[in-house]
Amino acid sequence: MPEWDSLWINAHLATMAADADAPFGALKDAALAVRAGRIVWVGPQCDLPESPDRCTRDLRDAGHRWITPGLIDCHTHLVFAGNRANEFERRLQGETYAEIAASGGGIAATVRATRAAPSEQLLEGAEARIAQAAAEGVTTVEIKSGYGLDTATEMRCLEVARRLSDVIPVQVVTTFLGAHSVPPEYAGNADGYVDLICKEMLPSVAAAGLADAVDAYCETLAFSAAQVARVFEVARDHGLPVKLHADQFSDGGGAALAAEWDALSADHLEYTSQSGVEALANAGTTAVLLPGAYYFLRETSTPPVPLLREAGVPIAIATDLNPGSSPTHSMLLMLNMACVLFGLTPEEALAGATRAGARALGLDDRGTLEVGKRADLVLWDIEHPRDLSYRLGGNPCHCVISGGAQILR
Ligand code: DI6
Ligand code: FE
Repeated sequence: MPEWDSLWINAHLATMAADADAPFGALKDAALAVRAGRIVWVGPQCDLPESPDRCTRDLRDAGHRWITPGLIDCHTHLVFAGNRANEFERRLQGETYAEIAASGGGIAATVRATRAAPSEQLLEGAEARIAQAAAEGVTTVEIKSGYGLDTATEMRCLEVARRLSDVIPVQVVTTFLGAHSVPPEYAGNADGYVDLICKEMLPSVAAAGLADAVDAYCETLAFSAAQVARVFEVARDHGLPVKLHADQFSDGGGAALAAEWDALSADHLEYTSQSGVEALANAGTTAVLLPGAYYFLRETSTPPVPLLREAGVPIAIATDLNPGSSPTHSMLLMLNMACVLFGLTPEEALAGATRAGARALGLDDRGTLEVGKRADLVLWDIEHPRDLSYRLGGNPCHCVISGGAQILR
């Protein structure tokens, strides 16, 4: 007997393997075996080394459902307090995101609420959001700080993010985003705030082991390339990889800056140029597209998907879950929006929510159904993997497996 901990049979697998011949890496009438939380066998069920019941004591019948890798949301700001629905109303009446920010709203409004919120309240709000994501098949989520903008609150938010894995079995990767916005107490003194980030915040976060990466917001209403470079220099000194909010509202050369620092990912990219795309391709940086923010802010310039595709830049998608520009937990909605708004194919979108999402986080142990990867699986009540991008609303998730253990349904 092969001594597998569990064996899934009567399954159709969307392996999302990069080198597969079939679209989605599809393998029908297949089986998948798990040992110690890892995939140890994948293939046509008829190729099993023995009859299924002789392969394991824990035989799982997928009921001829499709199984994909666990979904990966590689860009969220889901630890925060407060609500910005009032700003949503103001924008519908014609105010711009920048005008609201200039009036003291925007990120500053969420910073005020987050600083005032006890950690238990932050944990409760974040737990509710991550539970909604898990119910739609998310097994790994990246969570940024960026609503504290002072050392104590930035660290509290990252501590809350780290604690989430204790309350719900979703894998959490944390990112320090102190360079999200200039806080009110540093108004007009962005360089002074960058000094605080470089000399106190980031060293404290790194010493406490609270961040797996460092991000920054390179935009006219946030930080310049030179200020971002100062933060990234300190990140590099502490051995932390970087990622960048780039070219969201203007072509500020963010993609090229991310590539220059060998960033794991460059995110947003609505205004990225051909030269920016080429820089990403040369650096091997993953593009992370955020259709929720594009849609919610009623943006009109789309990321250069044809150029990214032609240059071979890996494309991930994510929710950008945050109260100001993308108040959604739903990776299923992002799959549809990535296709309808940005022109990805359903297969590209699902790769963006699995294989490429793992790449954007620098994780090589997940994102496909291949031997050696984490047994993060989602069983779906669908007729074909393309259905996941096709549907608008509804949740076809049948059950979720994280590291071989069933966590939902
Ligand atoms: N880009 C965004 O769209 C969000 N942050 C960022 O860097 C907006 C965050 C907010 O409005 O609260
Ligand atoms: Fe973001």
